Amino acid sequence: MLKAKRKKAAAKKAKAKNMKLFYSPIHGFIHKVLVVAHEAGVWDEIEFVPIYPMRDGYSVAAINPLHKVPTLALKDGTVLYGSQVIAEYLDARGKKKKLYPKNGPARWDALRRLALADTVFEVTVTMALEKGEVPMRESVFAWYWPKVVRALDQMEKDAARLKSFDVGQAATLHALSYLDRQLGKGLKPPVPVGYNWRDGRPKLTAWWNKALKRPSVTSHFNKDYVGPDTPEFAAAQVAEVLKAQGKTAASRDPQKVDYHYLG
Ligand SMILES: N[C@@H](CCC(=O)N[C@@H](CS)C(=O)NCC(=O)O)C(=O)O
Repeated sequence: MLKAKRKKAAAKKAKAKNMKLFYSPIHGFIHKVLVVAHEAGVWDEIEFVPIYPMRDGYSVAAINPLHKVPTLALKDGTVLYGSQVIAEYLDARGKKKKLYPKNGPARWDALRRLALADTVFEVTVTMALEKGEVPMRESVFAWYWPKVVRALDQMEKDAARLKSFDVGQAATLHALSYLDRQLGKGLKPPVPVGYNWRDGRPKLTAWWNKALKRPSVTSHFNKDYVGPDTPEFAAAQVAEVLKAQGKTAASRDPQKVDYHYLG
């Protein structure tokens, strides 16, 4: 019995930290991939590596040609990028209840909501970046903001008939938390000053308030990152991935830009 217990503990230890997740731990942001990792039960297998992709010194370019986060590296040097791919991989790897329904209407609905939310996120990033451009193009806000409003209205309709928690909901948390962040900082017209997506959307608001209580959300939402987060730590982690691939790290990383927008 004791032997079996020890064997189980050793297997658990061997399994520990067999993936590295390069991501930007922005305070007040719900990360879809972290929610999925937690829900899938693979959280403890992940070594978290903070990367601030817009800051000088932080780079994943050597392992991800796009130099984007999230980037997931497996023990054998395999690298996955694109949050949708990473989310699906983590979900498939986990033994817990799946966030991707099996083929059929529920699956397509979850994937549609995933696309809806991820596009709201991307459009919000685009507007936030544009705010820092000189000259700033007003047309960017005029073009993208109506998409956000229509998507929020669709989310309100969707919220009325959501069933068990799925990847579409994880993505919606991600998008709305980022939207809150940028609305709080202020965007540009026609985005109204003080706009709150909760106003006039009671179902989405109720769903949001309930979803915030999930352990997969409380695991990181509104919490400061604790642990090493220097460029040196990140570079050492990238070097480990390269080593697993049989490569050596370049002496000077190609990403040497300090973008004026810091998330
Ligand atoms: N479609 C990608 C988007 C990821 C993305 O845009 N990440 C941003 C976070 S700030 C990034 O890494 N930007 C750095 C850059 O574009 O250079 C995904 O879903 O993973």
